Amino acid sequence: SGTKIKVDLDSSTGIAVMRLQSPPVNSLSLDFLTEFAINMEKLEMDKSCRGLVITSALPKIFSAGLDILEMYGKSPEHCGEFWKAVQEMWLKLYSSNMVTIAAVNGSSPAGGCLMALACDYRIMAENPRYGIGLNETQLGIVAPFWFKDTMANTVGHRTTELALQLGLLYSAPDALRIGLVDQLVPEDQVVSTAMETMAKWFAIPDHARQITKSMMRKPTIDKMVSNREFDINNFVSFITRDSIQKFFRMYMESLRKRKA
Ligand code: CO8
Repeated sequence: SGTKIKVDLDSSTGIAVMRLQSPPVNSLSLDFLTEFAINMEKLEMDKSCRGLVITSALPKIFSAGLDILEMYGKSPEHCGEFWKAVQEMWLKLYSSNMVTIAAVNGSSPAGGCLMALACDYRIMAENPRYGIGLNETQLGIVAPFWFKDTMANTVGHRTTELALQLGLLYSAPDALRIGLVDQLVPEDQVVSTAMETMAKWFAIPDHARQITKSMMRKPTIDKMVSNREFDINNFVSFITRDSIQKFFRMYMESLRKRKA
């Protein structure tokens, strides 16, 4: 198994804790996403696992979203393969039979936010410096329809319309206010609160909860699955444009300069 994600399953409690540990920022690279899919498949098949907590092993960052280096200077074939892996991450998480709780202990822009949104419940560290949101438009790119649907299913149409057009990155308190996260707790209590919350979800018979979850999410999942090829082609043709590639180069440079 890989090294970007560490999974600890406690068979006595039925809870697996998945720790994202891909420095510096837990960006969703192809390797990361492949490891994620393998881990999800294993846990999903393991009858002793009923719940999954996802958190970051890195300080201050849950996940920086998609790895920009997978979309910059890469062949259309590579971009297509990468996007398929992004789709797969969302599909596995959004349709999981497990109770999934995101323990968001740091910033979580764009694809990082999508990962949290695909869970059943989100607990975030109360630090106002941590940002979460689908801020794609700020990068001159467009969150695909299933990102948008997942957000709208969580916070409603109007809030999503504002958030997506303006590319808003919400501070933890603002994220709670709009319902993008469900609960804020002190940073050192994010994972322990997730474990306590799990007990409440485990009190519900699995089959009833799973059927209900599927009823709520199936239309969104079906829509993505039936448009999967279109979505890949759309991504590849957009991301390989000269103007977008040029923007990514400048963006990576600006991230670097900010630090210097
Ligand atoms: N991909 C690759 N590398 C990254 C990324 C990323 N997403 N984010 C940061 N890095 C790199 C930085 O370049 C830097 O590298 P280096 O050390 O070589 O200079 C290193 O990680 C550390 O970054 P910072 O110094 O910026 O670390 P900070 O702790 O100061 O800040 C943040 C962390 C807040 C995560 C900050 O790095 C940031 O804002 N990163 C950008 C995040 C971002 O914009 N992600 C969006 C990616 S797009 C996406 O997820 C959805 C796209 C949907 C596509 C639809 C198209 C059709």
